[in-house]
Amino acid sequence: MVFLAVRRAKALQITLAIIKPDAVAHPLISEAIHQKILDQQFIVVRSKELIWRRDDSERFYAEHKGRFFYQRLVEFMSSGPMRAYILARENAISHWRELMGPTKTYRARYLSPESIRGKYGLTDTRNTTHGSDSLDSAEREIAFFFPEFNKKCWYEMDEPLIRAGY
Ligand code: IDP
Repeated sequence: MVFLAVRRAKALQITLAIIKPDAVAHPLISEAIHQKILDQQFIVVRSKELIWRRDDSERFYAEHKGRFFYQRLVEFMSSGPMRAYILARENAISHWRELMGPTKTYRARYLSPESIRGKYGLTDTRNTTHGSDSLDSAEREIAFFFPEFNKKCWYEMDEPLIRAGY
């Protein structure tokens, strides 16, 4: 008897990435980060530039309320334009986080000098980029930035075509 092992190709994963206001303020830096996204074979599913009101920033970072950097973070994230992306790739969540490098800039500079934060991070707060850290947070954060994005529809209609190379 012959068994044929049919392996279903894994669906592309999606994540939410942000180029934060410190990096958007410097066009060459935000362009370099954007180029890195393309070089790493991410598919840009959606992207937009936006400015948060303070309460958007407070809602997004509610889990950090009460921490010593919370006010600084909330002010910074609503201080100017940022660029938000839905990115697709295999292992998009972990791959983007690895490219960003450690949260704290001094750690990024020493431990991961080629990472985005290692190269361009200014301080622990002004650290250039954000990336979802789990499937749940990706879902929540994509809905926060792109409420009109229909994930089910994308996975049914677009994702199989992209993966097949159409
Ligand atoms: P992440 O952005 O790497 O996921 P989180 O711990 O979720 O890290 O923190 C959210 C954001 O809060 C960071 O990206 C950074 O901007 C800011 N932040 C985190 N820890 C510190 C800190 O110790 N000092 C100042 N800002 C911080």
